[in-house]
Amino acid sequence: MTNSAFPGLDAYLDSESGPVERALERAIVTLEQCEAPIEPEVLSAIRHGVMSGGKRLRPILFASAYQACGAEAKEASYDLAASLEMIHAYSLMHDDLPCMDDAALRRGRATTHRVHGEDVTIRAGAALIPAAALQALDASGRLGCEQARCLTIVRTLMAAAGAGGMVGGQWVDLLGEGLALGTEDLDALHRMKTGALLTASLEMAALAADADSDTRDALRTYGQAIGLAFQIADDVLDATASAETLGKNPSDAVLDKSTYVALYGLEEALRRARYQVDIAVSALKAAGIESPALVALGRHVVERRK
Ligand code: GRG
Repeated sequence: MTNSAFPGLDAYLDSESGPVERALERAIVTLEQCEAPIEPEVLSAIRHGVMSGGKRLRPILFASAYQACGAEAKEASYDLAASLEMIHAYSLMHDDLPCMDDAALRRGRATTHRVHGEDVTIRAGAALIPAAALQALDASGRLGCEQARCLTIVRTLMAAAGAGGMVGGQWVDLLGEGLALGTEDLDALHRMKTGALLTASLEMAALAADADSDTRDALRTYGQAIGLAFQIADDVLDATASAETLGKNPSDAVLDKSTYVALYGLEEALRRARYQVDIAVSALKAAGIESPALVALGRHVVERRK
């Protein structure tokens, strides 16, 4: 498996974010043209929550893994990638609600509920979940996946988003506020809350590209390791970066959350994050996956500034 000349991470992110943004725009137009019309204010809230910048890490990981498996990027592959971002966007919209993290700022602007209201934001976020499942099913079919594989792809996305993944992790996170969680509990929480969807990005790509089981296993290992690295880096950024840089208000201390920084201190937390990236990169290498993009994205997960 090879990857053609890598242009460097910044140029690569620029080149991949265009097709991702266009796929998200198509997804929103699909919702706007839905047979049973969605209320205009709900559509505006969906647009606010989805088309609001963001690093687009999950769909870009998907696109990179898909191409690392030897498949050719096309409109439908970005539509499948976008289904991950739709789940991610809904989770941020709901995470910011007063009953959860009660945040005013996200991606450098007012959170969706501060602009559109809580009731509308709840409906907008909820509408994105089945929309993402339908989008994943449709895009997998357009990529030529047979029915069983289409269903496995959708199952992978929904399982990662669900009670055994992101929703479950969020629940444990909310219950854990004010408690001092140890390493094992914190790892378990974040493998669900953050890691599950990041890992699904890689697994869905392997499935869509019909990769062999060694490649799939390696991409899953890569996803799990960078998922943990991502969260450690997130804790470091929350403790060290400004709201202006992050586009959101640092909140771990305010919400009395357990963090890797509290457990290990900044330096050791970063060392552990980098170690996870090494695990991720080694898994690629051992499986013969030659992808400068995935290697660079893995390192970026820890070295990013926001
Ligand atoms: C009902 C319990 C319950 C849950 C509903 C709200 C929710 C589902 C889940 C929240 C999951 C969550 C907030 C995970 C955080 C993941 C995370 C670190 C987000 C930040 O991701 P980035 O940095 O953000 O990729 P951008 O803005 O770049 O996309």
